[in-house]
Amino acid sequence: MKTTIGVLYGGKSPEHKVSLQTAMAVMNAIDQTKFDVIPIYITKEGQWAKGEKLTSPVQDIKQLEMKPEAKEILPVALNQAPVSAISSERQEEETIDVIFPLLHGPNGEDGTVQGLLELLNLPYVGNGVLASAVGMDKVIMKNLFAQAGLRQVKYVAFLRKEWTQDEKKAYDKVERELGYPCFVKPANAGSSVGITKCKKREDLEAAFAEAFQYDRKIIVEEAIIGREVEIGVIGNDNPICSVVGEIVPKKEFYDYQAKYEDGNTELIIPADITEEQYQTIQQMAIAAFKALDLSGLVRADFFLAADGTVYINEINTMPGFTPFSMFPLLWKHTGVSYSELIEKLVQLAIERHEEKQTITYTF
Ligand code: G1L
Repeated sequence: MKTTIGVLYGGKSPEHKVSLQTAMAVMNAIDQTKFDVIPIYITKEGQWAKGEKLTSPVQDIKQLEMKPEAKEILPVALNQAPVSAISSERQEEETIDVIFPLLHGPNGEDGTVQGLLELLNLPYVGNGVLASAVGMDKVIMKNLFAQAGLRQVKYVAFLRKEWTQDEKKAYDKVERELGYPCFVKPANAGSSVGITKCKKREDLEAAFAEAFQYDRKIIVEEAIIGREVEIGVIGNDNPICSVVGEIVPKKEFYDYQAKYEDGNTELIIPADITEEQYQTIQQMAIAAFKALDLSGLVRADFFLAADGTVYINEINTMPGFTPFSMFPLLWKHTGVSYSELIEKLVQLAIERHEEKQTITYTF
């Protein structure tokens, strides 16, 4: 019997369209001889809609914007039938075996969707509740890297309250512990906005005000001159690494956001690094995978300083996932095609779920 994959996408997020584009690519890459595919759409208003089983390739993301029916507004009916509320009457013949969640932002990436899928006892691709939540908070993430002994750049964190109560004290701390240049960022890793590079004290004032618009917690990081390299990891208890890739900005950017917009960077795969650096990056990525209790996949991002030292920067539990994004490209160069990668991730989801079923919850 074929395995049925529910591809979950859309959502209340500025990345709504990215999610649809990714979902289209993923659905079209799934091997239809082995899997059935059911699209599940969350509208920008947060309503759920389930589509018909795919019978032909999706030509346009417009096809993925199904109209929700009134009875499908509630995502969950708390009974035995999985996703009963997102299915119509024909749920007997359309049981979903595994969910592929392609959602970004506060309700997709911070563990909330994963929590819903746990309650439904449905296998799902990617990281669990804890790892997704940890990966969403740069401060917690870096505290765990530190605890695991991973080399990283210096950082300090502030709550809005601490800053409003004594601005000078906050800036003094940044200057004492980090100096310039430094980056000020909202702690929420889902946010690509509110990031400023600071070169002097006056910059800090504007940067703090900006970052605190997007979060009640911010992080200030030492900015080092170096190259940016990334690695992909897949697996559960025995994770494996892809080759390493480098991100090269095509020109000097003043705006941190613009730098990472599509087309403004060049991806070099494999990155031109030494064997020793490659080994270090691999080991650190695996150590991070274990320290943060990751599962399924992660993209781990590093800095390579001018003297060759490797620093871990951050991990991304939901990396860009079109066929042209870094993570799938790293795997392609490692010998795993986009379709094979998707199939592998589905397999890992099912394995993790099966292992969970063996755990005793009553005594
Ligand atoms: F399910 C996976 F594999 F864990 C997964 C989930 C989400 C991989 C990649 C993503 N990425 C995204 O959803 C996005 C970055 C395209 C935002 Cl919509």
